[in-house]
Amino acid sequence: MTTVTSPKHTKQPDTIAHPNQRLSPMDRYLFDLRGYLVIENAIDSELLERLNSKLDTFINMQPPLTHGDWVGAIQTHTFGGDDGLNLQQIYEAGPDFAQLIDHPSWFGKVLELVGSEHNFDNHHGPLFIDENFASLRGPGQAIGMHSGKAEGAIRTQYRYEHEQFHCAQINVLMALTDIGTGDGGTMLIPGSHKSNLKHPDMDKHAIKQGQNTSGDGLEGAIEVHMNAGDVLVFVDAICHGSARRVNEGLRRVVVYRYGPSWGFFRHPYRPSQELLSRLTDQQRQIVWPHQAIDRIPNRIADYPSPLQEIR
Ligand SMILES: O=C(O)CCC(=O)C(=O)O
Repeated sequence: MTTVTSPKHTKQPDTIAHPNQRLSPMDRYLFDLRGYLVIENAIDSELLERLNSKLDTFINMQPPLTHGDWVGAIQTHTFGGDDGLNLQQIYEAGPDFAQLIDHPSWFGKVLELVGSEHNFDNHHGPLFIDENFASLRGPGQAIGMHSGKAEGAIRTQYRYEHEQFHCAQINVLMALTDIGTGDGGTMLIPGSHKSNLKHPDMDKHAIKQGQNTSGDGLEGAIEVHMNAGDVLVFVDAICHGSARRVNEGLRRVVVYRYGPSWGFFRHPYRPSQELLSRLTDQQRQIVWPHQAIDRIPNRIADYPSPLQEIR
């Protein structure tokens, strides 16, 4: 039994490098076949430096951040195992993180992959982000494997029909540090977004509350290596997780998850008014698509406004 580990993705034919553009015919073919793409140099070096320097302020905070701490509208969080520290709602961390909401290196591609531009799914806007976080992962840490078509989740499903993608959840995983051998790269099983069967060894590698599982050694899985500034775009229905980090230091990635405008938040987080007030119209529509209307005129005097009720 051999596990295929891909060499550096910059050498792979499934790597694309044309920011600001839609999917090419080859991107479309390979995404349908494999369920993921890597966009090289998606984030330029100046933005990369500013994003990293903002993350430094969280990393160097004293006393150190622990699970559950809030820093303004951002909360530290883990997915349940020893998967590192997540900074949930990272799009709140200033204009550089807000810029990632509709960054031209991937925005057009994500629009096409979610496939809601020309149908009723765009009723509330072009897209919706249901989760966004930075993930900081140190030595010994990993996230176990999860998802895969065989799970049958509608929320994350892959569909291609009438020559269009209709992916319910597209993840953009942005590498803020180089991710090579030993760095705890994302692992995924190419094609598992369409595979009908659960992987026979899944239980050994699956994410489990309180356990430190990983994708290492999983037959058919590859480890995605990237340079800082590259991004991995994948449909959440693909079976994925990560390798265990063995190298010193932290792997830094940011993940934004996109779906159609009908979506709702994965976690009980809501964007702050401060964030909403400084976004562009397009960004605000993606972050907060569901506008309530007031109940006026009203036959019942002083009936409460939904705008004063819990969001
Ligand atoms: O941390 C990783 O590399 C994998 C991310 C992941 O599991 C996810 O986005 O669901």
